[in-house]
Amino acid sequence: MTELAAPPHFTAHAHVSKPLPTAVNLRHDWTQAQVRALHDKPLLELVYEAQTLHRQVFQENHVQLCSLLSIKTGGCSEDCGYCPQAARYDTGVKAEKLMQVADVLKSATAAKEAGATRFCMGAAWREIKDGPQFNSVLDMVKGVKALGLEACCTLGMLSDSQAKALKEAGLTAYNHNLDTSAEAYGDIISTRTYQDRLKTIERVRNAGISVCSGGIIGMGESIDDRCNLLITLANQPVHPESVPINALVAVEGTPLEKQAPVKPVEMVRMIATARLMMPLAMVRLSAGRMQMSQEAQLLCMMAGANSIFFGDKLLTTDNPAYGEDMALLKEAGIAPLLPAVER
Ligand code: SAM
Ligand code: DTB
Ligand code: SF4
Repeated sequence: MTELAAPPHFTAHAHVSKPLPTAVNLRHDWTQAQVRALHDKPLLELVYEAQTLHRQVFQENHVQLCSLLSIKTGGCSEDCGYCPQAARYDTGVKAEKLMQVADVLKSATAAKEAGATRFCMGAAWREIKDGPQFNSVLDMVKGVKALGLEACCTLGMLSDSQAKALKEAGLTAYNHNLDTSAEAYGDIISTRTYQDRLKTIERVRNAGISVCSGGIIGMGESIDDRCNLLITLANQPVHPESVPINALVAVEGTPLEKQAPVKPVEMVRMIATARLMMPLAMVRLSAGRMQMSQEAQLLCMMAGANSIFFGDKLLTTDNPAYGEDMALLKEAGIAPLLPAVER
C-alpha cells in the first residue's frame, strides 16, 4: 500500500515541520530486495537521497536534544545478550530500586534547563507490574509533561490497561525496540519472543501513544537482518513516529562483549535507509556515539538522523560529554529541533 497524502496519524508526528509534500511516499510494502538495494547504494548517493527527503519533511540543520534516565537500574530477569542490566550477566551493574518521583523530576528539570525537549525514562523490567511502582511511573509521566517536555518511557512489555493508563497520564511515546530481525532475534534473546515485542507495540499504538521502536546493529547480524528489521518496522500499518538506531555498546560480562565495533559507515547506511523508508519518523542516533568520531556523527545527521541523547550517561553506559556535544552542534550550525506543537 502506498499513501500519497497525509496519513490519519499525521498529527502524531509532532516534529514534522513542513506541510507534507504530496511527493512523499509512505510505503508499507517494502521487499527485502528493494531495501537491500537502497542500503547498498554508493554511500554518497544514499546520503544525498536521504538528506534530500529529510529536508522535504523536517527543518534542515536541526536536531532534537533528548535526555535519558534509568529510573530502575539492573537486576533484570531477561537474557538480552547485549544488555548490561540483565541480572544473569556479571557486568558490575548493581540492581537498584525504582527512583523516587521527586528525584526523577529533579533530573527532568535539569535536562530541560540543559536544552532537552524529550525526557525518556528507562526501567530494567521484563514487563510492567500493576501496583505502587507503576503508579509512581504514572506520577513521573505527569510531572515530566507538566514541565513541558515530551515524556517517553521504556518499561518492557505492557498490557492494554497499562497502555491506557500511561496515555491518560499524558505519555507522549513508548519505546520498545524490535532490536533486530525476526530471524536473528532468537540468537540474542530467549526469554521473550519477537511476537511479544510486536504485541506490545500494537498495544502502544492502539492506546494512541506514539510508537518509538528501532534496533541495534553490530550484534553479529547480517546486512539482510538489518534490512529485515527496517522492513518489519516500516511495513506495519503505521510507521513508528520514532526510530532509534543503536550501535551495540559491547559491555564486558555480556555474551556480546567480544563483538567488534560497528564501522561508522554502517550506522550511516542504516540511518539513511531508515530515513528513506520512514520519511516522517524521527530517526534517533542513539547508543554508540562514544565509538564514533564527531565527523561520523555529523555524517549520520547528514543521512537523516535528527535526534541525539545528550548527557554523560545513557542508561548505564557512557555517552559523550555534554560540553563536547554542544560544541559540536554549535560548530556545525545545528540548532535544537523543537516539537512542532511547542514552536
Ligand atoms: N527493559 C526494557 C526493554 O528491554 O524493553 C527497557 C530498557 S532496555 C535497556 C531499552 C533498549 O536499550 C533495548 O531494547 C536495547 O535496544 C537498548 N540497549 C540495551 N543495551 C544496549 C547496548 N549494550 N547497546 C546498544 N543498545 C542497547
Ligand atoms: C534506545 O533505543 N536506546 C536507548 C533508549 N532507547 C532507551 C538506550 C540505550 C542503552 C545503552 C546501554 C546502556 O547505557 O545501558
Ligand atoms: Fe532487561 Fe530490557 Fe536489558 Fe532486556 S534490554 S535485559 S529486558 S533491561
